[in-house]
Amino acid sequence: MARRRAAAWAALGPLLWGCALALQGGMLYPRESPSRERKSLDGLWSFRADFSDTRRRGFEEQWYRRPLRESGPTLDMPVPSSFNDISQDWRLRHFVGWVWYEREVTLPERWTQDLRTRVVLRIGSAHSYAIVWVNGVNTLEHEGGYLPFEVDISSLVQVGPLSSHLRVTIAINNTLTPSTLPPGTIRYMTDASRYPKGYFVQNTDFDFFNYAGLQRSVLLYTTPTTYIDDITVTTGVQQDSVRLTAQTSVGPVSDFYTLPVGIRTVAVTESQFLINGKPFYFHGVNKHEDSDIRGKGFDWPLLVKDFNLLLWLGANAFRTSHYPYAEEVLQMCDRYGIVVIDECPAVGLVLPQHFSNTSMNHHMRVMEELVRRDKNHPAVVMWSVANEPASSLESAGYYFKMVITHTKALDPSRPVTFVTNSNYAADKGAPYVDVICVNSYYSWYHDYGHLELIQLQLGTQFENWYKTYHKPIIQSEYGAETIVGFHQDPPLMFSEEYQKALLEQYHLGLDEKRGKYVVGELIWNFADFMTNQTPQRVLGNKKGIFTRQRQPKAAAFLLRERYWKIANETRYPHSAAKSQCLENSPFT
Ligand code: BDP
Repeated sequence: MARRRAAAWAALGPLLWGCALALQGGMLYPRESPSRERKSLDGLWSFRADFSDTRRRGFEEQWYRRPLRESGPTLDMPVPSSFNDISQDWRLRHFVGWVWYEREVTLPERWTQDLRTRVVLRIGSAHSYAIVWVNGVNTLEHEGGYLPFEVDISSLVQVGPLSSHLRVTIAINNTLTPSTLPPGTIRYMTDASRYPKGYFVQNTDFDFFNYAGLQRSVLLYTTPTTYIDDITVTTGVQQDSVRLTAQTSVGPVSDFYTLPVGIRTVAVTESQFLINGKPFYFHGVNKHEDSDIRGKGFDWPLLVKDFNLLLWLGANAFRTSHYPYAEEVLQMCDRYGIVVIDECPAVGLVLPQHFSNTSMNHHMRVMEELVRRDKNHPAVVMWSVANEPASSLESAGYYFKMVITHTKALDPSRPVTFVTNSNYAADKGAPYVDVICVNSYYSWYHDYGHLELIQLQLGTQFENWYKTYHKPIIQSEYGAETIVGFHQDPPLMFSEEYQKALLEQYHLGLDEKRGKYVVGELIWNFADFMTNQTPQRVLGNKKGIFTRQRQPKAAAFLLRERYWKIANETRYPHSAAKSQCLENSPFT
């Protein structure tokens, strides 16, 4: 692994996207180096949900001022994990409001005594609004559940000889409002004959469980006081030679930061998606960060298992439906050469108020945070700014024009899309996307059981979109609910045979247009996942080709055969990001 001093290349010029980025500072993934140390705060935290009627007792009694155990009983809560499925208390599973986390930690003396050391507290994500106190001092607030945030706490820990003890308190609120991403509404039930006083429910318009808490790692890390704040790498390939430009936002410094870098370019024509100048076909999956017990909590064994399954399947891509995944997931994609459509948490934008100026400003801010975090991952080949918004609403046209233009300004090197289920003739946002990503559920949500209609309806869908926009198309979702172990022949809905038969019909329709202008197919879904309870869902969404425990249904074998066939035809199954990947290249 080559290393160079930052000063040697910090002089390359101003930060490329600096003028476009409204956000101050970078969000480099914390890595150990000769000049940086890290200390994980993962493990058991003290935890309490504020069950008071107003949910504000914690603030009224200032729970952050003293150790949490002194203001009442606490639970042991593992971090990272969602808090919902950990305890046997059903009230916690459905809890809406403020929960409190606390962790005490002892710092090494050199962190607190050496004033040339900068100490940073970094939270991988907190769903969805977070307030952070260090030793009782309010240090930071952050809105948005799926992206990291951090604060320099040097001045709080470098205060005297006995300053090595640290108490971190984080209050997190999982309430979703019309202007959060994803949006939601709190509905007060006022019929006193049916509901107790003050009764409320959280309504959402998305199909996954609103898991919450500290779902990714929390850590402390150090840098020198003059440090590399951000790096932006742009790459290019020309006649088999590689061009690589790196730009930093500070310098010269003696800080060491090692950034694995892959080389690839992305371009879109009228009918093709080009990676390194070659036509690329997405044969992959949609995922969720979901597992039993941990909810959306980050978990290495689960991640490695999922990648082994992706490789087994011959998948070359996935979409981070419907929110940004943990940074470690993208690092794995870089390592394995799995291409990513990186989606922001704009899912369930179905009401006119979801397209307000407040929502738009927050949406742009989230895109800034997402691009800032993920811009250097070679695996990321496209940004998705939303999933299935009500894009036929008049206000959606202006909204998506603004959000997409903003994202392109943040990152001119990647195409931008959103995933639609609107009618091609009514969609007001489609004019602004680079690739048409369309979801459809023929013979599932329409014409139940009529598999014989799929090819005709799919063909019409593709032709309509293509003749209107002349842009490449990805079938970004299709699938069927399937209860593992249900068998029925001839196939009936919910059986493994029906899922297989539905996929086969879709594949015939896809093969008609593959090589013309259809540039990808992503099955819904990689694995079964938890949703809200409704009469339509049997312990969650069962459209996975794997169960929630990651065991294959019959359709997984069908898809495996298809993906490897396509991979062999296109020659490089897992190579798009990796083919010219210079892992651990000299970024120090
Ligand atoms: C699509 C949504 C996805 C759902 C899926 C389904 O994008 O989040 O889970 O439908 O109904 O419309 O299974």
